[in-house]
Amino acid sequence: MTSEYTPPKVWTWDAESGGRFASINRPIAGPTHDKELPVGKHPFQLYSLATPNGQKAGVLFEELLAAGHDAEYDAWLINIGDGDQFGSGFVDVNPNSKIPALLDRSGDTPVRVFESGAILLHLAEKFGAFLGKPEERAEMLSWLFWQMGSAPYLGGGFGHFYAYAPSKMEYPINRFAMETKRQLDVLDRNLAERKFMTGDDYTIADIAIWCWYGNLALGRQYEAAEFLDVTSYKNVQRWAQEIDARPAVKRGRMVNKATGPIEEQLHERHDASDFDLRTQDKLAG
Ligand SMILES: N[C@@H](CCC(=O)N[C@@H](CS)C(=O)NCC(=O)O)C(=O)O
Repeated sequence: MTSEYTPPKVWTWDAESGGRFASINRPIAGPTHDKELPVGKHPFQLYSLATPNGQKAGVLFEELLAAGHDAEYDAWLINIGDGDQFGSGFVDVNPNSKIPALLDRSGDTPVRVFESGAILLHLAEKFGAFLGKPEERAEMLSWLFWQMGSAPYLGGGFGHFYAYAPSKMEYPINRFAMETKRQLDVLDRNLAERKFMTGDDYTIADIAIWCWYGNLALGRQYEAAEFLDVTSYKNVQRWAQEIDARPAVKRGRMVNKATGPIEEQLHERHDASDFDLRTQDKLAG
């Protein structure tokens, strides 16, 4: 493949673009097949996969439960590599065909929620939790929306070209490594002044940002820890490790995880005891 490309007058979908996930990329929306979604016994039905975007809801649910809220949920695995996100039932819950998606059946009428940031805000407002101090709400929302706008540069930009593209291309890797490091510096400077993103309170902004940049700082994303010199962001490191140690975060990371060490995988979650089984696996070695 050469790096030169002359775009045609009109783009057409002639061939797969190559790289990981090429087989599931399509330029059209909507379902590809009929498939109903399963529904469990709890008020909240989460349809997800433990990618950084997918982890956010699992972490918040586990934090809500740990804090004593009535936030019981069923978490169902959506395997995006197999195209589950294009099933008719999933598209009914998220017309954008991306995980995570939530069906809130706690009220009289089921409510669908898609976009991970909207799911976090919907649940946090419902339970009045992890929103931070009222006087810091605007700051909290600013960081939450910062994550939603910034992470595509990390995932769709840096991660795609560094780890998933069919070949290593200097221009996009440079461009997105530069932007990713700038974002890490933005976080590092903020966390030099504050314990959490908005102050002393741990909020949904921390959850959203940690799932992307915390995992990156802890060396769990794209095998890029050395390349991006993530340990040099000392304040991000301190914050990432502190959040990583929270028991609810440890559980939340496992929800709908279908890759990685077997003891960290929990394909579906329907009950708190589902995690104990994984712990037993771990103890058994
Ligand atoms: N802005 C969306 C992004 C969701 C997203 O990109 N999900 C990815 C996995 S991390 C996905 O479902 N990809 C499947 C596909 O593109 O077909 C959110 O935060 O919920």
